Amino acid sequence: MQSYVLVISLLLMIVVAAVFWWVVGHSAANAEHEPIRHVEGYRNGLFRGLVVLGIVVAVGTLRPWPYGVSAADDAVIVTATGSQWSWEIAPQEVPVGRPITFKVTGDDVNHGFGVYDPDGTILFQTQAMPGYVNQVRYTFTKPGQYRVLCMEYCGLVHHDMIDKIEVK
Ligand SMILES: [Cu+2]
Repeated sequence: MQSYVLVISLLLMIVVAAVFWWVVGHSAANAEHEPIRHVEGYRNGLFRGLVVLGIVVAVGTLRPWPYGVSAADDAVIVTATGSQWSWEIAPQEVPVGRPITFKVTGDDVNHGFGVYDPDGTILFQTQAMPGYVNQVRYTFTKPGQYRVLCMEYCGLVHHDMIDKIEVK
């Protein structure tokens, strides 16, 4: 689906660029308004510089996107179900360097599925909701023991809703 959207977007961009090209080619010669004639060179240089900067920034920042989509086929599936007050996660051991698709749901009330690295920094989170399956895709880059904490107050023993994922 995403590749169709990409192809359609590219075709439409080519059409828009062709229209602009045609309009520029068929417009009358530039006749600058007298009061701004002295800044014409500066303005043209600024415009060209901004175009180059925009291309460099777009190429530099957008190339890795959309990440994970092409790797979806060999993703490991992990199911996680939150209930008062524990997690049921299967499998709890996952490989390092392979995309993992977490399918997260809740059994009773809303919970928050938050995954923390061994240093205690949160990596990602999603809601664990009864009747819904939320998906998160993540690739662990380092082995270790990662902690799963509930991120939404779900009752008396919410603070103890802790589990782990082994990345090997
Ligand atoms: Cu909770």
